[in-house]
Parts: sequence; C-alpha cells; structure tokens
Amino acid sequence: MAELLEKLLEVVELGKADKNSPYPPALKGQDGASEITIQALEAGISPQAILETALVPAMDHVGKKFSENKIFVPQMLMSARAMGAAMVQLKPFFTSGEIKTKGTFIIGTVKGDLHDIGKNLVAMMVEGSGWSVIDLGVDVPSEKYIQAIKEHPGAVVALSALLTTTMVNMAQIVTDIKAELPETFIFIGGAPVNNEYCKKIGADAYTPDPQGVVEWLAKLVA
Ligand code: B12
Repeated sequence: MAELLEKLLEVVELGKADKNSPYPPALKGQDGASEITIQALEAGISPQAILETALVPAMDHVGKKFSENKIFVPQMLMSARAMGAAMVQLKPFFTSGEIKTKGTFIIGTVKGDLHDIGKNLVAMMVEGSGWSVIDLGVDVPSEKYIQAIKEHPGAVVALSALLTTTMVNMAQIVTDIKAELPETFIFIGGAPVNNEYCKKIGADAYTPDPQGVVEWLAKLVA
C-alpha cells in the first residue's frame, strides 16, 4: 500500500497524468496518476489518505522545487494536471452520499489568481457534506461573486487565494461584497492567508483546510 502511495506521489510530482500522456518522456507507457489512484482505491486506501499522503505532499515538493528554480511554470502546470487526473477519481467519494439540502455555497479563486486545486478540494468536500455548490472558477472579480449571491440569497461565500499578490484582491472583494450585501457570510482560505488577515479584511471565517469549512458550516446550520 505504501508503495502505491509513493508511486502516486512520484508521478504527480513528475506530471504524469495518465498512461497515454506523453509527458514526461521517461515514463512513456507507464501508469500515471489516474491509473495509480484507481489502484490505490481498489487496494482499500481511503481517499483522505491518498490526498494527505500522496497528492498534497507531491504539490509541496513541486512548490519547493519551483522556489529553488529547479523546475519552472510548465512543469508546475503538468503536476497540477496530474493532480487533477487523480482528483477526478476521488471526486465520487467526496460528493456522493448526502442529499444537497443544507444551503448554497459559492466558491471562487479571487481575481488575478489561477490556482484552483485547493478551491476544488474545498468545493468537493463541502458538496459531499450536503451543500449545493456553485463554483465560479478562477480569476473571479467582485461583480461575479455579487451577481451569484444575488441569484442565491443567503448563500455562504468562500474566497481562495494562493498568491501574496492576489491577497490584496481578496481584501477588495470582501469589501465590495460587504458594501452591497452586508449579511453575507464569507470564508477565506489558501496558503498565504490566516486568521489575522481574515479579521483585518473583515471576512467572517478562516480555516486552513476544507475539513474546517465543513465543520464550521455544520455549526452555521445547526
Ligand atoms: C500548481 C501550482 C501552480 C499552477 C496552478 C494550476 C492549477 N490548476 O491550480 C500554475 C502553473 C498555473 C501556477 C502558476 C503560478 N504560480 Co503557482 N503554484 C502551484 C503549487 C506548486 C501547488 C498549488 C496547489 O495546488 N497546492 C495543493 C493544494 C491542495 O493546496 P492549496 O492550494 O494550498 O489548498 C489547500 C489550502 O490552502 C486550503 N484552501 C485553498 N483554498 C481555500 C479556500 C478556502 C475558503 C478555505 C477555507 C481553504 C482553502 O485547502 C486546500 C487543501 O488543504 C504551489 C506550491 C504549493 N506548495 O502550494 C505554487 C505557488 C502557489 N505558485 C507560486 C507562484 C509564484 C506562481 C506564479 C506567479 C509563477 C509565475 N512566475 O508565473 C504563477 C501565478 C499564476 C496566477 N496568476 O495565478 C508561488 C506563490 C508564492 C507566493 N507566496 O505568492 C507558490 C507557493 C510556489 C513557490 N513556492 O514559489 N502555479
């Protein structure tokens, strides 16, 4: 089992999405993230363990190598693609189950920011906990959040940002939403933000991971 997870970490880090993907040439014809995730699930490894032990550490390795100039944006993109291929296999485990009746949850990555893996994870887990999720995608400006909230009155909103440069846009979006729709409950998350920043920009809650959002939402509707 540990071997499968190690292999999965390796192929995601190297950006091998599935058997047919030509990149990287050294792994031509070998299983990629998609196949190995299926094998791990079939071997009885939990989706949570696959995420925590293989996929998230793989992205951490990629980030570290990028900081050290050992890899560049195209490689980072291939790794993100490989992680996406694994997440497609995990999605049914997170989203099946409860009927979506608890409320509407609107999520997006803020303006200027294209990172969507963390956002997608939050969306998947919140959906799996019984909420109806509206995913606005990446590079989302204030107007798009506001329009979606107006279409779904009472919806809870979540903003994701992965860059120190786009945290500023997050602050502006919170200000814009609160100015027009002051009752809106806003979560923020993503690697560069924290609780202190949440308070500073007037958002309502910060949690470091998707599970925290699920727990918080459960309290909100209790
Ligand atoms: C993959 C990746 C990319 C891919 C993204 C593809 C995609 N579809 O997402 C691509 C290649 C496009 C990319 C581009 C860039 N990237 Co990039 N990228 C990464 C990398 C390696 C992984 C990110 C990731 O997916 N992590 C895995 C997920 C699961 O973690 P996560 O996103 O943090 O999410 C978790 C939590 O934060 C939380 N969370 C996330 N969102 C939310 C929201 C809410 C509401 C809540 C509660 C929780 C929550 O839950 C998640 C699960 O625990 C990181 C390094 C790293 N270790 O994070 C760098 C990184 C984020 N990128 C970085 C940089 C610099 C860039 C570029 C500027 C590079 C360039 N020169 O062009 C561009 C910017 C493009 C843009 N405008 O957005 C830097 C950011 C530095 C900084 N502090 O600002 C990092 C940290 C790399 C580094 N070490 O330097 N990147």
